[in-house]
Amino acid sequence: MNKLLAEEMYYLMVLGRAFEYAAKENYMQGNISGFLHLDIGQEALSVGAVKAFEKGDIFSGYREHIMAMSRGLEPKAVMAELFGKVTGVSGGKGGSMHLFEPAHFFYGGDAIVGGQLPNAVGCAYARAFLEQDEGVMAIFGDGATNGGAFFESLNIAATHKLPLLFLCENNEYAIGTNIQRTAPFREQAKKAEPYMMTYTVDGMDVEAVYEVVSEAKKQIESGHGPVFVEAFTCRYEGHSVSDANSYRSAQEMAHCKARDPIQRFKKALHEKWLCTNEEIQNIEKKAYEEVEDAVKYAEESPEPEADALFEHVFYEERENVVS
Ligand SMILES: Cc1ncc(C[n+]2csc(CCOP(=O)(O)OP(=O)(O)O)c2C)c(N)n1
Repeated sequence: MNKLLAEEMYYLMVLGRAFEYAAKENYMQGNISGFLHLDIGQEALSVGAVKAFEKGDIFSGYREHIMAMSRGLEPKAVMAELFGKVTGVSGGKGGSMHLFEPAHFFYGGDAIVGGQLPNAVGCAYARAFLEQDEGVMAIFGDGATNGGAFFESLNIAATHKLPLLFLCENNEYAIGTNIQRTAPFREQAKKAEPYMMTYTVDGMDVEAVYEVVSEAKKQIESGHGPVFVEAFTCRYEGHSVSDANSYRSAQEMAHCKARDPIQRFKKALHEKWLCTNEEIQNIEKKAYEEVEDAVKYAEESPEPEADALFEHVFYEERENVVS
């Protein structure tokens, strides 16, 4: 890491949080409909992992707005997608859970819990078969590790030594159910141990996430097969905006927020990367302005035409799709 990258990651984390709050506000105002899952509290994980996995393919679940923007998707196009507008990443037809952009090798957003895992395995198989240098990262929640697709994916990836990084965001909840009620242990990396090398990391520490994902990326791309990284994190909001989050105590939430990833990294920017107050404030200002512009752009963009319903239904040739 260097100061420039540290500042970029701080920018993305502040941008991400402001973006999520703006999305929530616009959902409440009726400008966004459908499902909306916010990533507030988990910014260090989303930003640190995606920045570390600079090249290669990323497959994620439905809590993916910040990952998409960290991958280089324009905040305007992401917000417009949430608004269901034609200028959105997926032409306004996918919404929050379907930010899919092959040009950025971002195959994110999957409404099926764990559904991204077999897709990522197939992509890693293609990468290996074609002897390409870059690997694949699949990001999923702790809840996904209880499903059959997860175990099948571990098995195939390990058997064929695929260049696949499994990144588990363990926020300890699947909707309102704590992981201790659905799995025999809190650490989901234990499930992957018989198959591959595993790491655990503090998912509230962006630098730690960046380092461990960078190391895991090197490993999967040097022919050793898949690696599993588990990052412990904390979701501040309810599962989706329609969940009041009433199953968690004030004490539990206070404990989470005491580890706030943005405040923590801001301290590191001062103390370790020697950023001045002015530098930090400029970064924050730029992020807030970007979010304001994104909302304005989404509001002013047109709805898709009715005929668009018939587009993108069948396979169309894409530059980086292997046929
Ligand atoms: C196969 C499948 N089963 C159940 C659901 C309903 N569901 C949606 S989100 C969710 C919780 C998943 O939790 P986790 O994987 O930990 O991800 P998080 O929401 O914490 O990011 C469930 C059970 C679904 N969408 N797909």
